[in-house]
Amino acid sequence: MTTSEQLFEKAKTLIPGGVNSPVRAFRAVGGNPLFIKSAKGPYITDEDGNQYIELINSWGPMILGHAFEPVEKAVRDAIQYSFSFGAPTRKEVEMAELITQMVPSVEKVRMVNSGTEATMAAIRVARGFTGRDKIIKFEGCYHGHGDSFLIAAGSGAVTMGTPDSPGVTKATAADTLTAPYNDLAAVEALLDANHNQIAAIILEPVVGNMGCVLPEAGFLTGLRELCTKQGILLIFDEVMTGFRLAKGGAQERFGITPDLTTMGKIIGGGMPVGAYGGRADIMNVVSPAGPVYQAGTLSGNPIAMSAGLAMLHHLNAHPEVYTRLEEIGDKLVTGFRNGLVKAGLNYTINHIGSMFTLFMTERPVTNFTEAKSCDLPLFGRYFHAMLKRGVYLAPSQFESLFLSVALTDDLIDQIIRANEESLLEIVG
Ligand code: HOZ
Repeated sequence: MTTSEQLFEKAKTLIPGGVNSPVRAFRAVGGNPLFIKSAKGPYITDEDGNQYIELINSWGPMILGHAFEPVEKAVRDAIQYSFSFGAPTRKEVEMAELITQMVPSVEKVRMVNSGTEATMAAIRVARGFTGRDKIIKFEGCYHGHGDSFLIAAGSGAVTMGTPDSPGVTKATAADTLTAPYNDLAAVEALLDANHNQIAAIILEPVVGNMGCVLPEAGFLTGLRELCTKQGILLIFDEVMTGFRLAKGGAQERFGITPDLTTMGKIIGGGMPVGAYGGRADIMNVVSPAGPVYQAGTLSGNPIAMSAGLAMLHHLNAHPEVYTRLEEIGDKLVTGFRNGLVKAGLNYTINHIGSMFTLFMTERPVTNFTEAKSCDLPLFGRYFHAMLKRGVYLAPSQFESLFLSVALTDDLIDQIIRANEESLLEIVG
């Protein structure tokens, strides 16, 4: 038995399913999860000493590679002043200032501890601000594990076969309306049927949680227009796209201004952090400025703020990071497409910047129904073929891959070769 296998056996007796987040369990791809000991730059190393090139990057934030030195140093420097105060700090002010500079739609911002907290708070704020109860989310989008979002949810929820989770009350579910992604007509129909009842429309402006799915031309603009016309708040969940698809996230890349934005781990340099922010008049309803309650002892934690500040300052001062991410994404995806041709396969790759997914289907993937039509057993075989060749992918078809600037041209070539060989292995 490997050390990972031993740890997993023990973990299953102590932790539900042996993992602290379902998608890690490898259930969708078969086999046992690897227990990770360390990571540096583009590599991750497991408890058995196996090293892999990895394309998850902690689900997004490790955009500069693992344990990036300035972030590591910022954490070491901060630790000497203690770990948590539960009181305001200078760093929170610096963080708020930097976020509002980099993401101009965010005029005021509140720090929390995870993307889940950020999305839960954002819809409470939208309800408090508009005085309306219902929200619209899109099938296959995942906004963390808050009750209101576990309706037709993507990511681990669909990976585990529970896009509608038991434990969510009928009353809560009734306030979440869903539409297919990229379907403006379906949204208009929901708005007609629920006139003056919708507080917010929330979405991933580029989806990462049903695999990578891009907004079609006119979709985001159409949502913006509908929201403006009907006094509905448009919430962009940029937990994965923020500071990644551009310095100002997907909203900068697509030129759309949401009313509220949710952000995640990247603003903690990979540590447990989230935030929500947006128009000042909306954010002023948040307690103690206004009546909508939201709080947290660890919010704005000084160590996490220090890590996040180091990360964001670097991204802000080095636009070449974004140029390089585009180059890496283009080179890798071109190589993957060539690999498909060599293997005689016509499968779909969705790609934007440093996010992409190879879908095991010949059909285009523009929504949840199409994502779910993929050959999932084949994906499982592909995942293990890649792992055998030293490349660690997200262990589910319903996730995007995330690239970092730590990938050198040689490593990209190595990944492209692994993809070619893996595809030939699974079809051969
Ligand atoms: N798609 C998830 C991150 N938004 C995967 C991570 C997890 O659920 O543990």
